[in-house]
Amino acid sequence: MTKTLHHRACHLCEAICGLTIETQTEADGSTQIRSIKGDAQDTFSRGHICPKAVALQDIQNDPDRLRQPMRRVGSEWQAIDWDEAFALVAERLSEIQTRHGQNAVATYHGNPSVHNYGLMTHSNYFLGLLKTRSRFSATSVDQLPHHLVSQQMYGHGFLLPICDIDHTDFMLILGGNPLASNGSIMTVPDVEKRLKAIKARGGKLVVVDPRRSETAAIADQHVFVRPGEDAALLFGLLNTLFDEGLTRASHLPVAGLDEARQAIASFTAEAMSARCGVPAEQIRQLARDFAAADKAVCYGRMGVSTQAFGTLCHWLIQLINLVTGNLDREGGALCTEAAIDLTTSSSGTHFDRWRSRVSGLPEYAGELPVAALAEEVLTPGEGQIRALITVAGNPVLSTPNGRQLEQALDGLEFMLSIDPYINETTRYADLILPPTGPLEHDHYDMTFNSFAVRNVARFNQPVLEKPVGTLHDWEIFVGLAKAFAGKLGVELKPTMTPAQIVDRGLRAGRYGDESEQKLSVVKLLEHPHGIDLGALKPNLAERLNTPGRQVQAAPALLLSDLPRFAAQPVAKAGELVLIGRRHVRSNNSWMHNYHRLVKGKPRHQLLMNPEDLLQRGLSDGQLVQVRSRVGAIEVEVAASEEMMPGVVSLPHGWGHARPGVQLAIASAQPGASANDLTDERQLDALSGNAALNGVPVEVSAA
Ligand SMILES: Nc1nc2c(c(=O)[nH]1)N[C@H]1C(S)=C(S)[C@@H](COP(=O)(O)OP(=O)(O)OC[C@H]3O[C@@H](n4cnc5c(=O)[nH]c(N)nc54)[C@H](O)[C@@H]3O)O[C@H]1N2
Ligand SMILES: Nc1nc2c(c(=O)[nH]1)N[C@H]1C(S)=C(S)[C@@H](COP(=O)(O)OP(=O)(O)OC[C@H]3O[C@@H](n4cnc5c(=O)[nH]c(N)nc54)[C@H](O)[C@@H]3O)O[C@H]1N2
Ligand code: SF4
Ligand SMILES: [Mo]
Repeated sequence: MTKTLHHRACHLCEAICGLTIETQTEADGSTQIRSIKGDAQDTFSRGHICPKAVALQDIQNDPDRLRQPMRRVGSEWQAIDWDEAFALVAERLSEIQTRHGQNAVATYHGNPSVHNYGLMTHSNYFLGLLKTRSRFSATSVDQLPHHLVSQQMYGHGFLLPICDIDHTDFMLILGGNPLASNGSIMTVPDVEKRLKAIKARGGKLVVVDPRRSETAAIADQHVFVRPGEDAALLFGLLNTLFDEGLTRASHLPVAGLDEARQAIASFTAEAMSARCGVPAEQIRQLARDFAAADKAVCYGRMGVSTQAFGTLCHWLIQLINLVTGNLDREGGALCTEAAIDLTTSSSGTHFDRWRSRVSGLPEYAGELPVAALAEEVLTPGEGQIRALITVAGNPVLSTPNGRQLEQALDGLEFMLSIDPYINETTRYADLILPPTGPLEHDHYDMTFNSFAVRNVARFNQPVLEKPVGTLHDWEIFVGLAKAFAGKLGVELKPTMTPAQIVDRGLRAGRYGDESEQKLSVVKLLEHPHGIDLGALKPNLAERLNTPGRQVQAAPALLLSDLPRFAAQPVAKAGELVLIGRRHVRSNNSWMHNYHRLVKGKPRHQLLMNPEDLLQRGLSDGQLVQVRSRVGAIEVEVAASEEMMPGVVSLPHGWGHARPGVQLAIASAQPGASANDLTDERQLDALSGNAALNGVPVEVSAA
């Protein structure tokens, strides 16, 4: 019996905490995980860990996790060989594309795709051969407005200014709850301590949220805002900065600032107050407080991106940082200088090169908004989607109007899922190809090292051996590519392992000098607790990729959305709207079958203000029906003073019990799906991003 200590970053959320994992190998050669702890020697995460990381052993050991390819025959699942599976995919997809055209095969990439580097390096090796424009991902139920604003203002969708949380004196958060999510588009392990440190050094934290969230609860100030109306508040803030002379010059070259100022001038704090539900004087004071801080940063996340004016919100956030001199400034918002630079790729530079067939929604970076997926399958005509490939996702529970999507999936000619589980989506697949477990492969975080609050890098070696007969995600894509290229009779370019690709990326990157000393995988392996490459620093001026290399303060696209904003009516009294929430023990649509995480009292009730309950004659703990334009669910309601009156909150990713069918994973806690209520027609019309927050609902006794 031998015990081994492994050091590895957790890949389950954006915080990439360092872990210390102890394994024990028995005389018979079998290895078990003994313990998972935070790695105190990781200078970035400083020993921080959350309950999800401990559940990595549940992913590893889960008897419900698939370990071999499965083919669906009627309602039965049968194991099949890898080669047989690859041949079947090549056969079916080439046949469908020959009959119906290339766009008839669609793809969906779910959230874990960006947490697994093999999927990032190799999924296109196969999917690129399909040459389909019907590509979708979780981006358009998430951060699409962030990318679009950066693309418009700075020339690249990945030039995302990150909060310099460790050096700021004033942090204004809208629609983010890092105490539950552990931070997003801000890789920030140990976020609670970092937020508390702002206050400890005399700074201030302000949270704008329709719920008094866990983060709002530790803030100096919490502001309730009407869901979907943050743009009104932000217009009020920006106009106050302008008309009270609270701006500060930026060192950056800027075009269009006067134009932007004129275009928004009528959206004053006074004019916007009724829409956002914040008194004008409070808006003005918040602007003054922000401007008075030496170093301040305004940050918005999910709550302000997945709403009707998500792109306007993120534009205004950039402008607030810009005009107060906090963009590209220490203690403000700065672009991370990652060891592998994603901003050199061309994929974040395009928008609206084509549109979706049915609703005419714009492409971004080669993808269409996922809210359009179901209608593209269900609407007959040339270009109709007939086959779908899902990769690491569960769009039935994650995208608006999940029931409509189920109906669409049921009618496909062929569906392939690359996923370790039969879930509410993959149950419709003809074939599921499961990859190795996360601890069985190596990992380099290409995504989240790029959006971190310090410049960091780390190469993670596998903790456990890959079982005989299994394939990593990237190897599955290589197998699929070979079979499909063979079928088409095209020659496939040779490929490398993900580690080799990362090594090349590191050597081409900005760290180390040209000789032997360039940062490389070998060099990173000398730093098992990760390597710190320094604090964020100004760099945007030389990275701008816009015409004239100037910050574009007034992109025509953004200005074109102002009439839509102005035309939006003020919410009527008595209207109820739905928003989302996250919990530290839940991870999007999966891991709900791990006792370690779901134990204790349920955490997926509908939260409602006691006044709203009273008005409807409802009581705490009662089963209620929640109804929207697209559907209805039944769920337990919990009275909560945290909620702004007129707003109810329900986490997404639940709803594992689908009407009339068995649970995909028998041991999962069911819950109800927020996306059986969200509306595929409610969008941020500019980007096509889903408006998952601010959905009109009615609540009554079940
Ligand atoms: N109403 C509402 N809806 C939302 C949100 C919200 O706030 N409110 N949030 C949205 C956001 S931000 C996101 S990102 C999406 C997330 O939604 P999805 O994109 O659907 O992602 P997950 O739910 O994380 O998908 C999990 C699936 O990935 C599989 N998986 C895990 N690891 C791997 C791996 O390494 N390889 C492979 N091949 N598969 C793997 C799991 O088995 C599981 O089936 O949901 C969105 N939906
Ligand atoms: N434990 C855990 N961590 C996660 C995830 C998870 O599922 N579980 N998911 C990961 C993913 S995929 C992502 S994208 C990130 C997201 O990370 P965050 O952006 O921090 O997401 P949430 O925790 O959903 O916080 C969104 C907040 O917005 C508020 N909100 C809703 N509507 C509005 C609105 O109209 N205006 C304003 N101002 N606020 C609003 C909600 O009340 C909520 O407090 O979290 C990641 N981390
Ligand atoms: S916060 Fe939790 S899930 Fe996220 S990286 Fe850290 S340990 Fe993993
Ligand atoms: Mo996300």
